[in-house]
Amino acid sequence: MYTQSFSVPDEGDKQAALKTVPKPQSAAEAELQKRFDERIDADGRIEPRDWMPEAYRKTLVRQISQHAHSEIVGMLPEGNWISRAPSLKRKAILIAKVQDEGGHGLYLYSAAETLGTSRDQMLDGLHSGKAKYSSIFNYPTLSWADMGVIGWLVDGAAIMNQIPLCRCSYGPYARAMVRVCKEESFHQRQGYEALLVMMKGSQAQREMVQDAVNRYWWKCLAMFGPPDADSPNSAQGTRWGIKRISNDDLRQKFVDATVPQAEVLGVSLPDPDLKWNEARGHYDYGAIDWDEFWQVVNGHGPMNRERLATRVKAHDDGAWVRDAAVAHADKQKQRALKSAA
Ligand code: BYC
Repeated sequence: MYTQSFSVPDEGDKQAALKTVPKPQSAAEAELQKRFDERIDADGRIEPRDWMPEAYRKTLVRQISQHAHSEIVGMLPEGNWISRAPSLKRKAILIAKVQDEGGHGLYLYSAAETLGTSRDQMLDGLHSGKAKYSSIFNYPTLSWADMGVIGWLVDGAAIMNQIPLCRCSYGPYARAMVRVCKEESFHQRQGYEALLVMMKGSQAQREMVQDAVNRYWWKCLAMFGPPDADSPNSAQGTRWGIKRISNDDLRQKFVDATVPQAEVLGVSLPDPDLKWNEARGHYDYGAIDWDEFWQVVNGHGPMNRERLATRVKAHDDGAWVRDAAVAHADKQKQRALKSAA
């Protein structure tokens, strides 16, 4: 299973080769930039009140808000299955998981807010279709087995990507990720366990699991982002200690960890090129359809419109709760002022 260990080796050599920083504007700023660079080089943490280059701030707001959006959009495909869970036990587990995803969104929006961007601004970006969220949630969930596969493969890929983020250079993001990873680990295990039970059931259940794996496998490999050579943000993200392991290296780790799990489960992975490469010490795998990935990322996947519309409706339906919370806070403030006067 996946490790919670934070001792994932750094890409030391690649990092040393990347020393690009934005040009300082003044002597004072040059000094601040120097201190910032020294702290990054020493693997130190940057905290909200520390000086940071504007591009570092922007990169973090981009990544953390996209991550937060993925968590709350990720609630939708699973939320659709709560009323159709096959037993009370599975329903309770699914409700808890979906609530956890909402919580992850909250930690992440809070972490991004420490960088000076409001939650309203971030949500506007999501609701207007300008902001990205994980490609994986733009595919339909056709059967109950999809819930298990989302836990096993989607959360499994998410953990693989997120464990290194626990050591990200920005303190609030790194700390949020520690808790998120612990919860994701439970999500991954519950998905795998649900599938194990189905695989011991009827032929129809086994076929349902295999079908879900066939539909989700390649999409999960694409979750790690474009190949390193086509990843515009990787170099700078690595230089700043935000990204610790490259897209391709994480993808490979995921494949290597998942193949033995598929064997135990008794499903096949839909890739004729998947085979152990003794020389590399890794599994080789086939070509990912990057054209399809970019179609989905750019808003043209099978479920993009529906997910966004459902998300906007949920936000609009919840307006009265936010209004009530603001009215309550105002009332408390007025009372405090009155009693202080
Ligand atoms: N989907 O230069 P790159 C979960 C974009 S869900 C959509 O490699 P970067 C869960 C990328 O944003 C997992 N877009 O970028 C929740 C960039 O576009 P912009 C969520 C993608 O940032 C509920 C462009 O492609 N996890 O946990 O260095 C239930 C070029 O890419 C995707 C996170 O968000 C994608 N798959 O690396 C179950 C983790 N991949 O912004 C599970 C945090 C790439 O330049 N994020 N793009 O317009 C990251 O670690 C990094 O942002 C990424 C991309 C590895 C995703």
